[in-house]
Amino acid sequence: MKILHTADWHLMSPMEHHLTAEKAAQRRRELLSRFADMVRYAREHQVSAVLLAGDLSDSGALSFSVQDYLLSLIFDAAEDGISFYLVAGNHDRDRTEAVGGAFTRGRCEMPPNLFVFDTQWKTYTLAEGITISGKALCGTEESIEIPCMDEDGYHIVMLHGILQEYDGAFGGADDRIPMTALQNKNIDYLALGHLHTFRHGKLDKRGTYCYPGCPEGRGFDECSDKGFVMLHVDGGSANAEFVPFAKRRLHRISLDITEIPCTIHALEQALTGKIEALPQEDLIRVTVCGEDEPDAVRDFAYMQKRLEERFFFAEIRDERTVKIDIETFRHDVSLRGEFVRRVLSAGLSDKETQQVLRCGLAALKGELQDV
Ligand SMILES: [Mn+2]
Repeated sequence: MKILHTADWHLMSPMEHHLTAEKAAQRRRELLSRFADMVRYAREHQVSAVLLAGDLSDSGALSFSVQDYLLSLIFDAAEDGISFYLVAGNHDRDRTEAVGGAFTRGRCEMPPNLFVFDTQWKTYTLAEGITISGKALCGTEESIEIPCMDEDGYHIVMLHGILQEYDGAFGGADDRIPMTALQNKNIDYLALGHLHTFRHGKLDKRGTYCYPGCPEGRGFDECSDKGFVMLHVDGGSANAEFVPFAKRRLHRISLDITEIPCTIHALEQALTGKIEALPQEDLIRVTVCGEDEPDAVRDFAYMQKRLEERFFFAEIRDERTVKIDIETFRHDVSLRGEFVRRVLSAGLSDKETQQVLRCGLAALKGELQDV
């Protein structure tokens, strides 16, 4: 039996952190479209159950048309015998009432193959000997009595929060889940949501826990492979496999400028080696580091333009430091020397000092930088 485990879709999230309003809107549409693709994947791969482990929405506010669309996709998948299990996450509204997770009660008809966990612990039987249990955390509970499962069979538990390896209380603003409360309860697979990076580890002697991660990276802190987890259950044994499924990936690239000659061509060549294998639909951030000559003129604006023409999104971050020998300038009777001495004694932050020195020295050299 195949069970698809996914979480943290954050549908309708603003996505405007780096992107223009237009591209952010495109990303929101792509995310929704990817959800539909995932349901199609589940139907084509004879999946029996889809576990939606929280934060389906970003703010709890899914538009009614989106809710209606998601519920229709779920409803239609009943044709292929797929059931959906949903537990609300901290981003989903109404989680204290919990019913519906991201779905607002009353406005849309709930499909019969959608099972939603509320704040009361509940167990569903998926097939002979295979159970799915869970509950929506409200952030206020301190202890939860997790019942012990039967020794026989295969038992899945769904929760949304951050698993703590040490003993402690449930809940709080960060939705803590103490691991000890779940150990030795005959749980085979703890299907979690909340962390945006795939993580699969040991729960106790019998079971494992798993975070599938978010399905698409949203910012440059979410660069690893994104997708969902496919759990293959065969009798009492199972294995969980990560399936990369993201439409676009984000890449952080570091470029050390120290040895790169100060020409546009040399910069372009150095960058080409780092980006040529990356797909055009991806998002990249190049961080330029290393030491540069104080009067080096680097046309990053031009280079960013070149990258923007190639990728869905590109940005260059200038984090160079200026190679400056203060002794050289201490007795330098020139406009340059006077400028450097004044900047160094102006009480600016390191970053400001670097920027002012770079622009000023380039200007004194007769090169104006477009910054
Ligand atoms: Mn969360």
